[in-house]
Parts: sequence; C-alpha cells; structure tokens
Amino acid sequence: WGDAGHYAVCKIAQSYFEEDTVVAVKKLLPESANGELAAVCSWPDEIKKLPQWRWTSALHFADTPDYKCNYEYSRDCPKDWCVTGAIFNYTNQLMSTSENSQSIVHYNLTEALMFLSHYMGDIHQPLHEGFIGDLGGNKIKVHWYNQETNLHRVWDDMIIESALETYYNSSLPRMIHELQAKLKNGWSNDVPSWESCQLNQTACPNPYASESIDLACKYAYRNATAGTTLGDYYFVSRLPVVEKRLAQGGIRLAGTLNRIFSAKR
Ligand code: DCM
Ligand code: DCM
Ligand code: ZN
Repeated sequence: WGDAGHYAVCKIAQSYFEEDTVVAVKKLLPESANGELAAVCSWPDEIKKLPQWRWTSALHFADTPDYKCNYEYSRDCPKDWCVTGAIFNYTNQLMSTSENSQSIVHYNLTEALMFLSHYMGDIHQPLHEGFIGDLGGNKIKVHWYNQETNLHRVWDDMIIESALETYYNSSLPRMIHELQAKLKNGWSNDVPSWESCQLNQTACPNPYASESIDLACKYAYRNATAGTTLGDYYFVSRLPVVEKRLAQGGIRLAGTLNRIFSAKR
C-alpha cells in the first residue's frame, strides 16, 4: 500500500489494542510519532531505498510463481526472506526481550514495531503476493482513467485515492471511519476469526498471503492485461476488496500485537 493504506491499517489496529498493547506501543514509539502508531507505519517505505536499508526492500512482498494462484512458505519465502518471514521475525524479536531478561542481542524494538506494522499492511495487498514474472503487477502498464501507471500502483494507491475523491470528500479520516463502521456492522461476525491465530501461534501470516494471491488472481489481474484502460467498472468492483483487506490488515495487526504484549505481562 501507499501512505494512505498504511495509515488506515494502523489507525484501525489502534482502536482494537488491549490495554497492555496501548502501554507497550506508547513506550516503543519514536518521539516523531506523537503517540500515534499510524504516524510511523510508512517509515519502512521511506527508508528502503537508502543504502543502509536496501536489505529490507525485498521484505515488503512474497512473489508467487506465474499463473499458479497459490502461495507456499517454503517455495515463495526462501530463507525466510519475504514479507511472511519478516512478520515471523519481527514478532519473534518483540516477544524475545522481556523487562527482566538480559538478552545479549539487543534488537531495536522500535524498528521492529514499525516494520511489523508496515509488513502486516503489505501482506494484505493482493499484488504483494503477485506473480514473480511481472513483479507483482509492477511491469503491467495500464491506464487508470486517463493516467499512465502500472497495475501494482493501481492497488497500492489509485483505488484508494479515487475512493477518497468520489465518496469521502478527499478525507482519509472519513474513509477510515466508514471502515470502522463496517467492522461493527457487516463484518462484525468475521472479526473474531480475523483476529485469531491457530493454536498457540503469536503470528500467522501464511494464510494472509494465500488469501492475497487468490484475490490477486480473481480481482487484480482479471481484465487488467498490459495496455488496458481501467475505469469505473474496475474501480467499483475492486474497491470492496481493497476496503476489506485494509480492515483485515488492521484487525490482524491488533490481534498480533495484543498476543505479543499480553504474553509479556
Ligand atoms: N513489489 C512487489 N513485488 C516485487 C517488487 C516490488 O510487490 N517483485 C512492490 C513493492 C512496492 C512496489 O511494488 O510496494 C514498488 O516497488 P519498488 O518500490 O521496489 O519500485
Ligand atoms: N515459520 C518460521 N518462523 C516461525 C514460525 C514459522 O519461519 N517463527 C515458518 C516455517 C514453516 C512455516 O512458517 O515453513 C509454517 O508456518 P505455519 O505453521 O503458520 O503454517
Ligand atoms: Zn511496503
């Protein structure tokens, strides 16, 4: 996602934090966040092109084999070097140091929190598990209305931007408010299953990656070959997918952080 998507995921997550999580996150946030996780959730995108952070740039996605439309950890996350592996890794880092343990390795837990929060958003963007051959849609040039772009950017930014202009008077807080309302109404029965992980797991990103490539095949790639002009029909039919993925990302980030910080109580 672009900045707006990451902000929405983290803002939604914040409203589902348990008390232990509120306290722990507040302690870990940098000054610049002003007490708001959402303010720093795009930080991994801001730094990924800098030489000293170049190693993190492959951790934003997990490309999958062309046209397979499925995801497997061992195949698509070699040496744990992908978004799923990164979510496991930063979860483990945040779990590993408790207040009375004197760990020899001192992870930077502020960075760990910001990476985990960002990558939990990215794994929910369907094209972050897109085909390796087109780099998750980056190589597929399309028009978004009359604007030249690529399919990956349509899903990272354009659908959200058009929704803001068309339905929310260009106000991101209004869009987030609408997603929060849907979480309390239409999606309320789904939230417990979104929030939970299988048996005693703290983080469970593998199913999220599988869902993403399934959605990429059914919605993102469909009727969006190179040179296509995507407009009203594509926008109206794909926006519900984007909205649900932002909401799921927020709920699952909250669930994961709640499990991490309640275990450390
Ligand atoms: N991306 C992806 N799969 C790739 C390469 C990139 O999903 N194989 C994502 C990461 C960014 C976006 O596409 O969100 C643009 O990539 P970059 O910033 O590296 O140009
Ligand atoms: N995995 C990992 N690190 C962890 C937990 C799991 O690398 N802390 C990887 C190893 C397995 C896969 O995830 O290949 C299994 O995950 P799951 O049980 O969530 O399907
Ligand atoms: Zn990213």
